[in-house]
Amino acid sequence: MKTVYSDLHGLQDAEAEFIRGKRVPSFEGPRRAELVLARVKEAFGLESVLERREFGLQPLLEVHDERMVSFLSDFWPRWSEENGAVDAFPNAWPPPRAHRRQTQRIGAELGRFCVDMSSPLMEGTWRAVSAGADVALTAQALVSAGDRAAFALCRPPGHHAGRDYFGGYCFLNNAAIAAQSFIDQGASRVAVLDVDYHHGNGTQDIFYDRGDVLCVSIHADPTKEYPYYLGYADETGEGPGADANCNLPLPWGSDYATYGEALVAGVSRIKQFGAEAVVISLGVDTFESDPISRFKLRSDDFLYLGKTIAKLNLPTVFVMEGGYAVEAIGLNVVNVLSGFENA
Ligand code: SP5
Ligand code: ZN
Repeated sequence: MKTVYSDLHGLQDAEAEFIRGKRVPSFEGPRRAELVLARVKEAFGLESVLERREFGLQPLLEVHDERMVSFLSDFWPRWSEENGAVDAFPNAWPPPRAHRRQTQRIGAELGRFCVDMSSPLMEGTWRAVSAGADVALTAQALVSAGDRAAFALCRPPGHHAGRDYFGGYCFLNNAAIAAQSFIDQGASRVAVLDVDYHHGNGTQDIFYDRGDVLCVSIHADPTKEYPYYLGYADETGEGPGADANCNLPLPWGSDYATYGEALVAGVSRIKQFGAEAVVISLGVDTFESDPISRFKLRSDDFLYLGKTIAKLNLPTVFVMEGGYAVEAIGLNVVNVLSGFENA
């Protein structure tokens, strides 16, 4: 399987995030992707890694609000002129029932689009995240040209970014952009299977009222875990998207015995739906030693995860999402991909 990678991800390099009132070193950083890349090269060979192609803005605008995309691309000059070269966190948000009006202050604009305190904008954010979207699109193009599967080594991750908001370390929804691209190329049904520890709220948001993209997410119980406000089993889609959203929340402490059952259920949902292609939101923060998560998957379990995904027998784009146990992130990702390939 080929891997698509761009070193521009390194331009998103947050010093800190805020957790429970404390400013702590960011769990999401460039080393994550570097370590995955190193393992991928060991496992699949140097020649399996390709640079991204550039696809421009149009594919982003198919799933994201134009106002958010321009906000992200134009943000830094305005912010740094007012505040200097300091990583940008919001300090005000539109309350419920406010109208999210456009304001004249860059900080207030930030609060319109940014939903949490873990996803600072900096000078290189736009270049990093637009390169990340191109990485996903390049992998999708390989699969659409006939490769059975491809791995988009995206960083920062994407699945918490919604149509018009960003957060959870995510800015552009790389998996949604790849899924939409299958649709734009003529597929009538596509599935996104999100195996990151956290609910893929952004992906759900983007496709919630659409019947052509089934979203299935297996994740920690949102009553206890980020993103808290979305990811419940009763969220099944609306309008033309009724019954095209499937959340499989699991309790803290779940091991592969529990996880594997949800995975089999998710996979059979995708088969039933009749998807012609699948995009995997591949987070490995379900790992037992992940520093911010509470599932108990072991490194070998990721082999079975890959093997089960292969049973779908569909063109498959893997898109990198979370995973913060950096010493094991490369092994865990490569295990998913090898489990898939050797199935
Ligand atoms: C893509 C992705 O995995 N995003 C995750 C964003 C999670 N942000 C909230 C983190 C809350 C951590 N709470 C537990 C801290 C344990 N020290
Ligand atoms: Zn996650």
